[in-house]
Amino acid sequence: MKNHMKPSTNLSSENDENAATTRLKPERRVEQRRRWRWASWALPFVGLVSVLWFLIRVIPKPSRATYPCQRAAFPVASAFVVWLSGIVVSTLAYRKARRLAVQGRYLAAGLFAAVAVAVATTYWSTTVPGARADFVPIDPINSPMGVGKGIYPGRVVWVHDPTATKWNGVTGHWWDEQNLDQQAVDKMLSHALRTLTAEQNDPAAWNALFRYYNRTHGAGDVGYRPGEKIAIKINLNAEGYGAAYSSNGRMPSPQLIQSILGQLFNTVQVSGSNVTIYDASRAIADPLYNRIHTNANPNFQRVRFVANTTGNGRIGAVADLTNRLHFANSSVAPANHATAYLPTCVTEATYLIDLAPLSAHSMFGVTACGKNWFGSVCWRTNANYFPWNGGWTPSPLHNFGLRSNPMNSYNPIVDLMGHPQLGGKTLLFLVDGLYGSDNAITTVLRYRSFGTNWTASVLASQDAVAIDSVVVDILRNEPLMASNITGQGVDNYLHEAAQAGSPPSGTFYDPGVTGTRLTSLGVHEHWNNATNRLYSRNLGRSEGIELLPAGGPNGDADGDGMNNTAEYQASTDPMDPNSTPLRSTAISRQGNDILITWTTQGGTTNRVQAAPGFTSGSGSSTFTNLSPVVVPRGSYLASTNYLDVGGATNMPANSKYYRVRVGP
Ligand SMILES: [Ca+2]
Ligand SMILES: [Ca+2]
Repeated sequence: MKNHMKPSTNLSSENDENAATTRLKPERRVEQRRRWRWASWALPFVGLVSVLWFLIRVIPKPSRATYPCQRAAFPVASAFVVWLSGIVVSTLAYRKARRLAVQGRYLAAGLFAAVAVAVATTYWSTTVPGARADFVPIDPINSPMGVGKGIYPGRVVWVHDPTATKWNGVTGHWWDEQNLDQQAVDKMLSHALRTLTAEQNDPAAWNALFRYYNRTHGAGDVGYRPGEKIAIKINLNAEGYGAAYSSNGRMPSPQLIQSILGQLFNTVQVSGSNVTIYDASRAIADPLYNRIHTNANPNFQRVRFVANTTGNGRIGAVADLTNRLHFANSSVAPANHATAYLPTCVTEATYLIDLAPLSAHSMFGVTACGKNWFGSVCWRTNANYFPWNGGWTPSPLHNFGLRSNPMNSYNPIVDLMGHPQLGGKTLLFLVDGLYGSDNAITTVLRYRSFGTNWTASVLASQDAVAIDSVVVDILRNEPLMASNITGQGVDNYLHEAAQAGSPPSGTFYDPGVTGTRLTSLGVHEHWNNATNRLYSRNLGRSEGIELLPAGGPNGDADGDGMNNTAEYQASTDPMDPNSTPLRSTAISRQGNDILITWTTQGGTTNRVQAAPGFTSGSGSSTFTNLSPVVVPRGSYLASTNYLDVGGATNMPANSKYYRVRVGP
């Protein structure tokens, strides 16, 4: 890929830094080492507390082992026991070996020394995260099952912009204004909606979504009509159970919710009084509530927040006793055949938006758009599940959706995805992957598969199965998820949902009690590999998933040498090789020298070349290397420069052409 640049006499003084020359200051490294010394004691301490907590709570009442807090404590506690026994056995073996060696018994000493090394090595390998998560799907790559949904069936959009997520991981909170850029998030959502619908602007994109929904629900080819209600399901599972907002836990991004509401109010002309944000079995914390309700726009102030705890403006969820939720497996609610109901904020809405997190989950493997429907279920018979929350609890469902369950087994998530009042009523599926995490109640973390950076992603789809399938592929490729996204049944719910009319388990899924089986809820498949990230429709087939832009953040579908994220940041077309972020931003004379400044993708190989002036104006084949290889730091859009020393005085034939070559 080449860009031709002619030197200019315009001496604009662009002050671009060359990122490649920046170095980590030594003081910072010292500080990091100190923090680690503290952390080396914090982990065993947390482990000890977890063991005590587990024993104190579970021994008197073993059923408590299923409580969320104990499920969270158990892995920490068991890891601590493994760690402690590893150290004890290893140390004992080492001492025994030393004693035998002193006695001259070298073979025996060698055996004990080997035990010491082996145990220490085992301990080390279980505590240092491995290469990647070990969930291995049973279906071969690019083997679509089910029927794609949406205007463009099976389409999933993945927008990635690391400039939106600027938290340093230490100071303040990830959702603070300076750490999560509202304008950048607004742009990401707008881009996702326009790419999903292939429309040029936001009003046209929303109109396409509403018309598609109404056409496919027997309501005619009409858009949003004033007065229709919209409910947004968010996932507040962490609130009150551990790493909530206050401890930088995995929670919905207030900025993304503001973007969605802004679109609904300003683009679709929905009234704030017709919008509800809910999670019926959890609390809604101040960082979200206040951000929305202190907005100067009265529509934001009118949004209703429905939760499990009332007070401070939050509204308690109310069960709609005319709308049952039927689970196909009667064992789901064994205690006196409890019946489940939906909240009124759902049943009175015309449309739902499913806004899920990007996270693995210790019990389910993943928590995406499917599992997000937990928090919409009320049990009217007290079966003594924990937490009871007035009946708003997903606990009776837990054992039927575990990642350790075999493939081809019943999964209650399919009943939720297929219920006419839940998944069946959903206009749009979104995944808030701005700050991803590794479990339901843990703090946000930088993913290694994202260059050890925040996930900085928003995903959108009209296909409930396709979007979760992409999430599964993203998470199973992330080493930090390895302990959670593992087990034989991680994507069982997607196999069942994709083939809901004839599921592998043979279950008769009919959550709305219509007498008729569900049909396919969407399309499922796995990408070809973690490097190229291509699904069947990306490979030219007419079925399966279409991930846009093809290949995800690091993909380069048009082969212009610039990855999709660099193209997003530069607002260029990732499908057009002539539309590229590689461009000259300034060529300026500095005394006898000429400074060439250009934008390119970090991590690529750039080289400035020059050719003498020529009269015809046509291309020249006489370009020669001028600069050494320049590789800007990072993986995304970067500005860099090269100073052509003496370039202004050493000017052949009164003119000179520069170009930047990307590649070898
Ligand atoms: Ca490209
Ligand atoms: Ca391009």
